[in-house]
Amino acid sequence: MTLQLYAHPFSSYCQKVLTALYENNTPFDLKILDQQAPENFAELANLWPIKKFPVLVDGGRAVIESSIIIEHLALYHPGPIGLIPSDPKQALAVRFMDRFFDSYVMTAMQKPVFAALRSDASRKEEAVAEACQALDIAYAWLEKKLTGQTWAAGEHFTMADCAAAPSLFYADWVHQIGPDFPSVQTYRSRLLARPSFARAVDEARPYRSYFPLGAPDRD
Ligand SMILES: N[C@@H](CCC(=O)N[C@@H](CS)C(=O)NCC(=O)O)C(=O)O
Repeated sequence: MTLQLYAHPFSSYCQKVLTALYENNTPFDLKILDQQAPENFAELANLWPIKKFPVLVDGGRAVIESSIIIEHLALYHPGPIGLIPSDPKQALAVRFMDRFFDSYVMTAMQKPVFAALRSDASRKEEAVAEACQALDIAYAWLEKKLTGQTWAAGEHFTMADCAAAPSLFYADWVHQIGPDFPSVQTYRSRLLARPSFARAVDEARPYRSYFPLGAPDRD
């Protein structure tokens, strides 16, 4: 039975899972969460009353949370790219970096985005300032971590890079990665050149006007 993914191409957490699916050419049907397909929102609410996405359906079973979806794919639909290392110690390092990107880059980046979506001008200013401060701390930590290594958890592309790609992609739009962080800049460019993530970015291009802080004319 074909996998179904409830997702939107412009959503950062959906891009994280799309990157994992594209890495291994895993076939799936996209159930797009767009106004043109309201029935998909109703199905999502049935599957997951919290209504956050992406949600994967595999043989009638809902798999929820982007990291759990990628872990599920690695367990039940493995491909040539092992996104979770088989060595438990290496896997732990990957899971830590995955948590780092979700908790300290994605979350910081989303705060001003949500404030702007609510058209809350005063909260937006405050949230942008908070995001800049939090992202600079995250960029500085990452700069040291990444020096001398290719991917987030070493020399292999993993789930941590699936998480890093959309979080750094959009974080840079909210608060540009400055010249003090050359390894982070290079890593973001490397992620953008990775065919799986490049495809996710290309598929999201038609929706750039959705970015509530205004998408920059690059990438
Ligand atoms: N922890 C969740 C976060 C998912 C999430 O926040 N998704 C956003 C889209 S990027 C969403 O569902 N937004 C709609 C909403 O909050 O109602 C995951 O890793 O999947």
